Amino acid sequence: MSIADATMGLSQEPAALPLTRSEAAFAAARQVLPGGVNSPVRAFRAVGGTPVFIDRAAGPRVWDIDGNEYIDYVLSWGPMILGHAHPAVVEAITRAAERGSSYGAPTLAETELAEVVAELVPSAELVRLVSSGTEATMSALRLARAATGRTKILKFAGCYHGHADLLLVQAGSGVATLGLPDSPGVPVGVTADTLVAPFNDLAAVEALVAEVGDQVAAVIVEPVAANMGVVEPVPGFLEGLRRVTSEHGALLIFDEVLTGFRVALGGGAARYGVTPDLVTLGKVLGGGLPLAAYAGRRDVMETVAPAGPMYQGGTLSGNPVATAAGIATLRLLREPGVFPAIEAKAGRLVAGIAEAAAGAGVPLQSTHAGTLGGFFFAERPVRNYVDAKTSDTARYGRFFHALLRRGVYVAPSQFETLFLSAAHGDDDLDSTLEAVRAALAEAT
Ligand code: KE4
Repeated sequence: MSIADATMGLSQEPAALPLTRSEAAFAAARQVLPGGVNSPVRAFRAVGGTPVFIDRAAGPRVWDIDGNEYIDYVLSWGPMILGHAHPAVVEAITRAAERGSSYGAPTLAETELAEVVAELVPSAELVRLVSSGTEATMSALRLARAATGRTKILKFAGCYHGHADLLLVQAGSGVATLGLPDSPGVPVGVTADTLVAPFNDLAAVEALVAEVGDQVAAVIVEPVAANMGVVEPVPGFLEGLRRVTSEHGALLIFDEVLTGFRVALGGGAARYGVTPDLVTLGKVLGGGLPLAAYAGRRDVMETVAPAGPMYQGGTLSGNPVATAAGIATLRLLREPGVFPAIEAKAGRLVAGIAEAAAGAGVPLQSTHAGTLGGFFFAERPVRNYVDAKTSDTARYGRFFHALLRRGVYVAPSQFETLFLSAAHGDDDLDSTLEAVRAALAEAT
């Protein structure tokens, strides 16, 4: 089916298509895009059914091309913390675009955004802007290896740091969803230096580092694991990583692409009072446009070219339209009361889900961390990836569709996160919790 056929009459009153428009659009998309999407988790493989094609979004809501309206808790996987199409962000983007969309030359806005990051994010003394979280983590690990002269890196099972070869080992998020513990196409040699330990297992880290400590360039961790579902660090875990890495001359990297400006305004480092050597950022940082960063200790970051010898570059790094969106987003987010209000909404939603499950006698574990939250259909608390994978993911899939039919759009995978925004109002949360109660009863 051609794209034209699939989207026939889209601009007019919806024609009576043999399929829903999303189904037709998905069929057309699969003719030209691998799996019909540009990022695997969007394909609904984990929950089944047809992905809804989004036509537009505003505030806390999105509308699909069939005209269905949803309260959105995906928020583009985190970036839209002010809500979709916030007027001030749209204006900033428009005004920047009117001055030219890319120059490939330094601009004042890049310095301004880096100054804001340095103010908000502990450890961010120097900042390098890039275009995606993957680019940020890939570069931060190259930097750690360059700065230490060492080759091994340690990550945690179920943590996802983007799709760079060296990190696609027991990754979370879409890899977890697809059940691809190691992706084909990644040469063994590339992952030979990637060590993996269970999240929240400090003893395992100490044992691994005791064996190869003087070869470990860095330990990279999501300070709140949010790509296996949401799993908080147990008390002492992050502090332990800080101690072990310092003792062995390895760098501690907090991958805050998702948790940055989300679990606290200053990210996990601020929330837990543990300062890493390097930090990666993204999502909220770009306000929904392609922008990410790696940052950290001045002495380490000065290894990055052209200040130092470690090469990394990018045509659209620090893009003026993306930096304008990021500056506008962070300016509003840091206004008094804004972040705490979103945090309170996340707390209310997570507590409401837990209460509804208890009332329905459904075993559920929930987590609230700043402006995000998560839940598992599980009898016992989830502390790591093994626990997360033993939760009832099939029930999650049924629950997802029961919510979607009631106009609530949560992540189409158990191994993701609930995101709140400044735009979600009490009425949205009331409607959501009403849908949750009904969906829990339906999705047994
Ligand atoms: P991107 O390359 O997708 O901008 O960032 C990769 C990345 C790095 N680090 C963390 C902690 C991340 O969560 C991510 C990306 N997050 C997923 C959702 N959990 C992106 C969604 C997708 O892959 O489509």
